[in-house]
Amino acid sequence: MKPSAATTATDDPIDTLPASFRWGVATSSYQIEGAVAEGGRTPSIWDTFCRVPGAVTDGDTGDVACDHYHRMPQDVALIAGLGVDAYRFSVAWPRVQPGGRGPANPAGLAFYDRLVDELLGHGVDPWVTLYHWDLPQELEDAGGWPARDTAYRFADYAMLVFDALGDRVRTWTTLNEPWCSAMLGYYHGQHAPGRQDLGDAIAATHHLLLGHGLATGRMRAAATGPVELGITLNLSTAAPATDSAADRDAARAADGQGARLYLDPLLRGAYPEDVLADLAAEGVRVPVRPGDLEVISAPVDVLGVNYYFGQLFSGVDEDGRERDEDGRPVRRVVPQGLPTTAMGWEIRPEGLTELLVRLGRDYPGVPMVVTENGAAFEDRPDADGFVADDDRVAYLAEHVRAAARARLAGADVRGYFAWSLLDNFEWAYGYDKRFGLVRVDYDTQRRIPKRSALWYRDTVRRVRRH
Ligand code: IFM
Repeated sequence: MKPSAATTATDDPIDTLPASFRWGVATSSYQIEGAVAEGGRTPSIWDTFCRVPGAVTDGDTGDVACDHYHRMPQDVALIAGLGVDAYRFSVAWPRVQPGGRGPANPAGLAFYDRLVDELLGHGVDPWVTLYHWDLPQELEDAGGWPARDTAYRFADYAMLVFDALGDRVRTWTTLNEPWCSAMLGYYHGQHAPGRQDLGDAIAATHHLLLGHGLATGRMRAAATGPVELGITLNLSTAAPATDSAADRDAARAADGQGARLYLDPLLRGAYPEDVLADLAAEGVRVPVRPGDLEVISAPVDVLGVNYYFGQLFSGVDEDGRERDEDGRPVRRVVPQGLPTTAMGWEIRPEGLTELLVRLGRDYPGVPMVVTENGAAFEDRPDADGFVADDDRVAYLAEHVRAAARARLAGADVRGYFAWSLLDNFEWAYGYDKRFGLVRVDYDTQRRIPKRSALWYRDTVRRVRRH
C-alpha cells in the first residue's frame, strides 16, 4: 500500500504506517545466549577477545550473558507478549559448525530448530541472521576474514543452517554490519579479533561481501518456496560541518568508507572509484578477483538498515590543519551539540528519514527494513526492578516517526525492529550499556519489561488497527 497523508487519523506520522508494516525486536547470539561451552559449541573470536586484558569493560564476557540458551521459551513468550510480527536473532556459527568446517553439529542446530518452532507456535516470524560477529576461532587462526577462504567457509555454514531451517524460515540475513566486523575488528582493534591493519580490514570487507554473495546465490538456488534474502548494514548520515572544500571532502570520504563501500558493490556491482582512490593513497587495494563483483551483487529482496546516529564531518583538526601527523587527510567528527545516549551517540532522528530517502533514491528497487534502532540510557530501576525509561520511549517514538516520514517521502520502508529485546552484552562495553526494552537483572536473570516495552506493544497494536 502506498502511504498517503489522507489516511492519517492524527497528526502523528506513526499513524500513516499501514497495518502491513512489519514490527520486530532484535538480538544476537553472543550477546544473549551464554552457554558458550555447551552442546558442542567451540570458542568464537569473541570468547577469545573477552579474555584479552582491557579489551572489554570490567573484563565482562558472554559466558552467561542473558542465559537465553536455557531460558529461550520464556524469552519467546516475552516477545509474543509484545505483539510483534517478527524476531530477528542470529545463529552462532561455532554452535552449528564447531571449528567452522565440516558437518553440522546436531545439538547446535537443535537449539535453533526449537527456537524457530517456539516462535512459529506463538505466531512470530523467525528472521534469521547468519553472522553477527561470532566467527569460529579456528577460522581466525587460519587467517580470519582477511583470508579469502573464510568467504567459502561462510557459504558452506550458511547452507547447513538453510538446509535445516529453510522449511520454516522465510527471511534470511547473511551478515549483520560488515563494516563493524571489518573495521572495528581488523582496523580499529576495538572488536574481536582486535587486529589493527587497514589492509586486513579492507580484505575482510571484500571477503565478507563475497561470503554474502556466495551464500545468497546458494540459498536462492536451493530454495523450494518463497524466501526473502538480504544483508544488514550499519548506516549513518555524514554531512559536512561547513561548506568548505575540506569539510565536504571529509564527509564524502566518511560516507564512502562507511556506506558506499558496501552499498555500491552489493547493489550496483562496483566499488566506488573515489573510495578506491582514497585507499590507494594509503597503499591499500581491495583484493577483487574476476567474477567477484557479480557474486557480491546477487539480487537481494531486502536491505536491512541499522541506524543509531547521524554525524557531521570536518576536514580540518581543532588547530586548523588538514593533514594529521602521518600526512593523512583529517576526517573529524564534529559534535552537533545534540543530546546523547549513554553511548555518547548524538540523537538525530531526522537522520533516519534522510538516510532512508537517500537510499531509496540512490539504490532504487530494494525494499528496506530498519533492522536495528534503539538506545542505551542510564536506566534507574525502582524497588520492583521496573524502569520508567521515558528517554528510551522518546528515542524510539521519534525514530519510528522518522521512518514513517521517509515512507511519506516515497522510501520503500517495510518494517522496524527495535534494538534490543533484552539488555545484553554490549561488546567492548560489556554489560555496562543497556539497550533492552526488557531489563535483565543479571544477578537473578529476571526479565522485567520497561516502560519502553509497554509503549512498543501499544504502538504496534495501534498501527495494526489501521
Ligand atoms: O549491540 C549492537 C549490535 O550488536 C549491532 N548494532 C549496534 C548495537 C548497539 O551498539
